[in-house]
Amino acid sequence: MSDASRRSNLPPLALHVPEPKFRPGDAVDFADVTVPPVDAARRPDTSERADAFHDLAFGLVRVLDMDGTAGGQWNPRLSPDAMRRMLRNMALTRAFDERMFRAQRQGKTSFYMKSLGEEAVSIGAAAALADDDMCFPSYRQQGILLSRGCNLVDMMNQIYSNRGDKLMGRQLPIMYSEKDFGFFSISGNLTTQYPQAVGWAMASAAKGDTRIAATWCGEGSTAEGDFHSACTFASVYRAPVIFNVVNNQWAISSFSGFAGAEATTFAARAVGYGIAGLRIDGNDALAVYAATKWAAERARTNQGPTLIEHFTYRAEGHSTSDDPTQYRSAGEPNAWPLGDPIVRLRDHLIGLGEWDEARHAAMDKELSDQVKAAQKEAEKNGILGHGMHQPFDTMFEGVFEEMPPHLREQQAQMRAERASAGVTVGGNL
Ligand SMILES: Cc1ncc(C[n+]2csc(CCOP(=O)(O)OP(=O)(O)O)c2C)c(N)n1
Ligand SMILES: [Mg+2]
Repeated sequence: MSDASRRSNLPPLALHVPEPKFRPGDAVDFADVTVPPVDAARRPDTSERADAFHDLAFGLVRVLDMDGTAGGQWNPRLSPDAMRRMLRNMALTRAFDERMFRAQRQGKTSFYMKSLGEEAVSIGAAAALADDDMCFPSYRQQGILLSRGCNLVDMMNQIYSNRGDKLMGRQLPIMYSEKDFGFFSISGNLTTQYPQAVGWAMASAAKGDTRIAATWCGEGSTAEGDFHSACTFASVYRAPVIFNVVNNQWAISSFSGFAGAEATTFAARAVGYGIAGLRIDGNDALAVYAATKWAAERARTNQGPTLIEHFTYRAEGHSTSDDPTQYRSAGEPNAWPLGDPIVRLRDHLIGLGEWDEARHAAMDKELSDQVKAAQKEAEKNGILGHGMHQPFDTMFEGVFEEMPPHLREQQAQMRAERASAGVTVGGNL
């Protein structure tokens, strides 16, 4: 820098580079995470103007206290049966994740992503939405599919990219697409689902339909331009859509500070767009249910979109390709002040006299057996490297109604090369 461009009476400019509070080896103390009591947040009427409750974008809506009691204005007062269903769906998601994670470690698939510690985010929402509301998820909302009754074997076939895979091996494992369950194709390109959800919601309104859309992205993904254009469109047209931001504190190895968490909350993004914003305890299935129900009613009555920040914690690695011990303290998951979503709902039901340890253990065993049986069935269709994948020829199909000449040429070239290498043309190898 030349001396002429620097004024000696001013300090040199500097950038702030965020740094996470804890790195490997550090002792963890989350004392600065504010956890308000369950009766701290008021529940506005769903027809109130968004600017009348900005406080809810900075607080934390909660229903379940850490001792397992439920209270406050947001308490949805669900029946024990409804809560037991949510508990079961969370436990099923965990059992499914555990089994498929292990399958990846055994070399049966190339990739898997768990939702450990975040199960309430999907299960609470799926319980509150209508079954035909359209979901535009990211890769950590497998709980929605499991709640809506998707066949476990179908999901596993996709993970194994085997000959039973309805997506014909064209999507990365776990990037499901389930039209019959209102579950839009997952894309690896972060946040593309946000404008797609708004477009779908606008189309639903334009047609005079009654179905609404819901979408999910991680806190890191809010840094994408798509997030912001989606918010603008949704605000302008009051699109019937629910935006979920799953703030699990980490975006692979980048902490939430790199997406703006040091400056404000993610729910506060809603304030700038003039849409309703709620920051909620994402490890509290009843709070997720209550907030989603509220946002769904708002959307269904043409009051416009809601942005819900689910404050939660990614308890394990980003994916099977990640090793969190390299960048964060191993003490974080256990120190997380909002606990485990399954334990919290379980304890609540036990406190009500509607559940007990023995029933919980029996349920876990039953779910583990169910997942194991499905896995056995799916593996009959093949696993990674066992040759029972989709025929090679099919990779040229499915994009154009009629295959264009350049693809026909490439297909012929592939067949010729495989024939000269001695591979059966069109075969499964
Ligand atoms: C457009 C785009 N940029 C970067 C990536 C690489 N990438 C995949 S997942 C991920 C982290 C996302 O973190 P977050 O949004 O917080 O979601 P989480 O994984 O925590 O659920 C990144 C950077 C990508 N897939 N797409
Ligand atoms: Mg994240």
